[in-house]
Amino acid sequence: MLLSIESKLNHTCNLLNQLGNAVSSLVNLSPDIFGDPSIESCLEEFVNVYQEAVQRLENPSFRIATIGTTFSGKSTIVNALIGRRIAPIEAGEMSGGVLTLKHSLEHRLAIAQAASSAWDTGEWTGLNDEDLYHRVCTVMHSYHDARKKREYVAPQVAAYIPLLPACDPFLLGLPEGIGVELIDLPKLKSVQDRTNLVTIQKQVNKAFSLVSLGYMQVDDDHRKRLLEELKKVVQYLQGRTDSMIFILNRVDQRGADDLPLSLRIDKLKAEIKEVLSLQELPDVLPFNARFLYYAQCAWGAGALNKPSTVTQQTRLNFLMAMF
Ligand SMILES: Nc1nc2c(ncn2[C@@H]2O[C@H](COP(=O)(O)OP(=O)(O)OP(=O)(O)O)[C@@H](O)[C@H]2O)c(=O)[nH]1
Ligand SMILES: [Mg+2]
Repeated sequence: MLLSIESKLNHTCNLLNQLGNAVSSLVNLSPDIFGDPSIESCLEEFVNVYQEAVQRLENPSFRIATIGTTFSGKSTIVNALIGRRIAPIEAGEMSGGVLTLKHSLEHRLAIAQAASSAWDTGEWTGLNDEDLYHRVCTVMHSYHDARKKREYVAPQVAAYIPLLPACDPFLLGLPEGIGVELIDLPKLKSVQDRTNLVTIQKQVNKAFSLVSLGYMQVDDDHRKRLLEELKKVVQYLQGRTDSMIFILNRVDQRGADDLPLSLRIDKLKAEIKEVLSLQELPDVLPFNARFLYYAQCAWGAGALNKPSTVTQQTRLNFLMAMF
């Protein structure tokens, strides 16, 4: 019998409670053993992970992160899915750091305190999308500029705004009370860079991921290198490819003389299977994120059974951009 999401969550909560109680009885029974520094540090590590798990179960969230090569359209995919322009996508706007978009009616932006003062940190409320977008881009610019001189831990930016898949519960079919989050990550190479590995890995570990590869980047020369980069990320995820969906984006850029798309995709599937040592061929979805982005933003982030709140002029601009 298939269990509902609610009963799975309840079951997991019970198991976690039992585990917590069992560990605390153990500590009470044999406090001397836990005086040993190495066992004590294991216990501390356990308590941290345990508390985080409890907190996540109290506020369960459906999370999707985009990972992939630079310029493959990761941020465009995120904007397309949420129905608004928040992640940096214009020419010259390269993502950096972790941009988390959490569904909320608050319209709040939070840029986490950083050890350096290379970019503004703090919280802002009541920003419209235009202001949000510019603040996000400014942080990313400042980070990229600052890194030319030395390494920095990348910015952690969170926007609390209405997201299309959460505004219309029909789209995801999630029970009430489950949050929705999208996480826009920088290119694969930055995901692996040493300064950021821990922060970024932590995000990807807890999310489903959309792995985006750009159509123009999967020619014979690039493909091997890209898949090797992907392999490293998958290794950081302890081989968890079951939470990944592969996307071949920008397929509208296919030239008339290129291999038929289906053959390209078959080749890519076989290579991903080999490089990542998968048991079966993965699914690879051909995608045109830019088209979906225009279409979705022309509608906006509101529920599909209510009137759109996007103004006529904005809708017209997005629809014209499709052509
Ligand atoms: N033709 C076409 N262009 C696309 C598509 N998706 C994204 N783009 C364009 O590709 C460029 C890069 O897109 P981004 O979404 O910024 O790519 P990214 O992977 O987030 O890039 P970084 O953050 O720099 O790693 C933008 O100019 C997009 O408009 C697509 O499906 N087709
Ligand atoms: Mg990006």
